Order: sequence, then C-alpha cells, then structure tokens
Amino acid sequence: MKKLLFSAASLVLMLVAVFIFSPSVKANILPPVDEEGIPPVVTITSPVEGAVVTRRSVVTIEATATDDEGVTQVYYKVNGDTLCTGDASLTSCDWEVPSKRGTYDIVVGAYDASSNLTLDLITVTVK
Ligand SMILES: [Ca+2]
Repeated sequence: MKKLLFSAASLVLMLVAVFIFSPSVKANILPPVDEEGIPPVVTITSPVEGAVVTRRSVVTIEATATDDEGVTQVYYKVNGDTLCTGDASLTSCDWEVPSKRGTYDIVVGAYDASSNLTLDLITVTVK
C-alpha cells in the first residue's frame, strides 16, 4: 500500500512537471518572445549630428522609433540624464540646454515588447 501511494505521488509530480514545462503552457505563462529578435529602428531626426546649439536655449529633440511588433517604451537622454520617457507616441522631448559649453551626447532608446533595445546617438556642441 505504501509503495502504491509513493507511485501515485510520483505520477502526479511527473504530470505537474510535464504540464509546467510543456511549450504550450509556457507560452501562456511567459510573455511573448520575439523569435525573430528584430530590434526597433530608432533615428534622431533633429537636431542633426554635429549641430551647434545655443546655451540656455530650449532645443526640441525629435526622433522616430518603429518596430515589427510595436515599440513599447521610448526614452531621451542627454549625457546620461533622462529627460523624457514614454510609449511609442513620444516623438519629441524638450531639452533645456545648460550654460556650460562643450559637447553633449543625445541618446534616444526604444524597446519592443520582447525587451529588444535600440539606441541612436548624436553629439552636439553647446556654444
Ligand atoms: Ca521587434
């Protein structure tokens, strides 16, 4: 009797394991995976690479972000500081240019639903 119970318990465990690890069940539990692994396409359209911007002005950074399965998150950074974050509808971000002259890196990043990340980077000069 003891042995029979043990066998029954093993069988249940095995079925549970099969259930948990079967691909169809996994697909329902885990977020969708972009099997193609196609990352978003991101382009900073304004300002242009190497542009000279005036200190203490406000520059509108504009970018496009597209993806085969849809862009889920976009962010704008200048020298590592996050200026704006949003969903795919975020296509521009105002940057209050500091008074310090020099070169500044503008980065726009976009994620798709599979957490693929694409960055575009330009460098501008503040004068
Ligand atoms: Ca994608």
